[in-house]
Amino acid sequence: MNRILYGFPYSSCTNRVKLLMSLMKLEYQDQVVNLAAGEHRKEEFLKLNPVGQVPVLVEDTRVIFDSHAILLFLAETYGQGRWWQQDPYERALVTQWLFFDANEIHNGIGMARNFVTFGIPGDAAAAVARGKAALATLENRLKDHEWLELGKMTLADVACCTLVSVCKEAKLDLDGYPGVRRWLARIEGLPGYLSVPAVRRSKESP
Ligand SMILES: N[C@@H](CCC(=O)N[C@@H](CS)C(=O)NCC(=O)O)C(=O)O
Repeated sequence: MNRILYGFPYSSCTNRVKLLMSLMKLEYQDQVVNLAAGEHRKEEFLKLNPVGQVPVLVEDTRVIFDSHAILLFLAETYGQGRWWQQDPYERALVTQWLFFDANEIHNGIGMARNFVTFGIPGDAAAAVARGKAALATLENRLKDHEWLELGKMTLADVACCTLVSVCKEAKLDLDGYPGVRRWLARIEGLPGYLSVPAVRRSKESP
């Protein structure tokens, strides 16, 4: 089977999927879509993802866009017994954090990083404030939990850790969030952990 991940090196959404594939030891071909050159808006790429965003996972004739949809697909298809919860309630507990990542973390830390590090125009102060609110929510959970749900690392942690790990690039630091810091260090110490490459140049699209 031919598995290709279309993504961009600095994209948090791409790196979220790469992290899970690394932890699951899934092999794939890395196909860079140069966001800085606008390749994601070209006709050819829009056939894979009409939204015009990375990542996109292609497995032979199967095409999936959105990092969270891809995480769920990989966990259910290849992660039975480890990454996929059979019980609907347990699965919902995990999935709620994927939505938290897609909404609160993405619109907070993710957008702040876009404005601060990539020079995309927008209200950086408002995004930083949303980022702080998302970190406070995580801290509230992680101050007395090792993992977000189910007492072990799940897709919830995979989804939420990526942008938290680069929050410095969003002018946010983890000083006031000791539970989040311990959680991140726990994840970063795992065999197979993959960090998001540090952005070298500003004005480069995420
Ligand atoms: N909800 C989507 C968001 C994808 C997304 O925002 N991708 C960014 C890179 S992290 C992108 O392609 N940005 C280019 C653009 O929107 O023009 C996901 O989780 O995959």
